[in-house]
Amino acid sequence: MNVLLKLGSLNYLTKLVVPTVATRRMGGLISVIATSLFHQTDAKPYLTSCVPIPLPSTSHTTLEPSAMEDKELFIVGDVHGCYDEMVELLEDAKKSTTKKLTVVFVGDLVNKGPKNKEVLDYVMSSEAYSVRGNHDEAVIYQCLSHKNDTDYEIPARYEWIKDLSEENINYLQELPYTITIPSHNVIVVHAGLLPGTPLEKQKLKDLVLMRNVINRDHFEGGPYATSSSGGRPWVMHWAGKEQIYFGHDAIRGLQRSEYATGLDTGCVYGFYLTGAFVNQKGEVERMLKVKAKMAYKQV
Ligand SMILES: [Mn+2]
Repeated sequence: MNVLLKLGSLNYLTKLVVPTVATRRMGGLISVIATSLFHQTDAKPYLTSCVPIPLPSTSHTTLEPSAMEDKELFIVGDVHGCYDEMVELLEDAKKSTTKKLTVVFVGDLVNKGPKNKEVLDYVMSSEAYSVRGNHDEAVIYQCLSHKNDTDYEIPARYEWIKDLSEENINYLQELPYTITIPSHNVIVVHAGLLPGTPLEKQKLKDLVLMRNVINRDHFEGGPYATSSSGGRPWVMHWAGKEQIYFGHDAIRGLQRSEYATGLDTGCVYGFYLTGAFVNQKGEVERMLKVKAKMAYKQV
């Protein structure tokens, strides 16, 4: 475990497997390589043994402009198994426009909340997109630990994963870390992006976990590094040119800076599920929110 974590912290595996623009053209070949390697997320408490989390076949995907023609882009915050609120929000969104919606979720579709499988089944049967969140990864980890070792004790709060189908688990595994939407100047990511670093050089674990950054000495590869204690919200340093939509930060709630919008408004904690209609400049046109039916989890 220690060896794997050290490799992870050096970003060794990440550098090997993240497709660059050039290598992405190789398509199938890169997919094979990517799925045969693994991303050891982090030393978070939920990752207590040594089952590596498989990478999706493509870590960074793009919604081509042709797929977005005549569509309205609606980006939704962290659902965390809040199925009823998600359905209500999507119904409200559909009613409020005459165009067909393209729905993109910012990840953490599941875990903590009441109806995780229902959320997955709904999203899988719709034409919606989602990126991968840290809780989606935690669920993949628990499923694989359970599958690989019949003696593995699933923590009580993950008992619900026993109801997931093979298709549900595969769907989670295939969620990309980022979705780029060039027609709208938008990148969707679960947690954030390190300012000044190209997408293909971002650390995968930052994409699902980061909240803050610190200035770092340029001899150490600065100017920015993620920080688990101290530092400032990464959005304060993100200077475009893309508009970033993200979640993962229910404590800060709705965040809006010139080039970034945080949509995790803590539905699972009893607050709101929020969605944003986004125009072709990447700006928020208007927001919709649905009040949580109850607090499913204490903050
Ligand atoms: Mn999260």
